[in-house]
Amino acid sequence: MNQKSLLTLALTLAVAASTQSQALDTVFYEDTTLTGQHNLQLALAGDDDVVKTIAVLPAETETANETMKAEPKVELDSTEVESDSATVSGGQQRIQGSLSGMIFVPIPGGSFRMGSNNGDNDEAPVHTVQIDEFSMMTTEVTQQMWKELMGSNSSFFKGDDLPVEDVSWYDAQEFIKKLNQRDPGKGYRLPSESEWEYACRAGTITQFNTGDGESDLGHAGWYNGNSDSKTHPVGQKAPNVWGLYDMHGNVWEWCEDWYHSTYNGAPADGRAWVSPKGSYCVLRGGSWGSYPRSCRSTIRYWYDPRYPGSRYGNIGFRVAASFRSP
Ligand SMILES: [Ca+2]
Repeated sequence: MNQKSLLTLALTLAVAASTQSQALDTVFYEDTTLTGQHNLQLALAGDDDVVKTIAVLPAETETANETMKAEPKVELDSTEVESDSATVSGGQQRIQGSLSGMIFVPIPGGSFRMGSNNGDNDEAPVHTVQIDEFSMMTTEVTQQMWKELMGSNSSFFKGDDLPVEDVSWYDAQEFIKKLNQRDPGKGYRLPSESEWEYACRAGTITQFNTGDGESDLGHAGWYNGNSDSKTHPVGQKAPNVWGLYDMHGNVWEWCEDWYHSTYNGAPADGRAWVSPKGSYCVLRGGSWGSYPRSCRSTIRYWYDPRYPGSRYGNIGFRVAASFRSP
């Protein structure tokens, strides 16, 4: 017996201030194991949860229609988004940095389990880390930003919207030093390795912040299966729920930490692991040239901080900041 059942969820968002409703999303499952009783729970801010049991009979289609109400979201005209911060659709604050296209989002504080028991030896032991709220760039630093601040561009692949690459860890620190001089008081810095993984995961425990499969990675980033062996303009793939793009792939990203070959003795409070010093600094997230496995949220890589990468244009960075949401 290989009978197939279909469970289709049609989610409709009804805006409270009007009678209009809008199809929000449709979740579609096709599986041979769906026959039987299913508990459906829908949650939406501003409304009570919907809890319902659906019985799916063999070879039959069952459709559940539920309507939930929520307060309308506020959208601002682009002309209003000129102040330091603004609330955009979805409620997420976006904070303008001092270079064109440089946008930060607040990363809420919390704790998470860092590392993986199914990855490389250096991803263990899995341990709990407490992270204070901080801010992170939504994208990798672009060549336009680099040129605007540094007046140069040594990237292998050329393009204003492409991530800057072939930058050493010390080059990244020089960029950040100049950024702090230009826009003092913001505490610009590289993310710590634990902050980076926490921000990448955004609460997920899957291999990628979009799921476990290669197709999930393909939604989130540029890797060797879809990149055509080059970098791509930042921000084209799906962001994670905190608004961060290209945490998987495109270019590897420098972190503040010196590389240590296991997590034994790692800070548990979100600080960078800077003592004892090592020979290499940490890179995260994989690149356009990486196999899917090397784009996982927990993958760790290391490189000599003095050298600007392999001259293949696969090492860049993004900036974190100490400022919090206003
Ligand atoms: Ca990246």
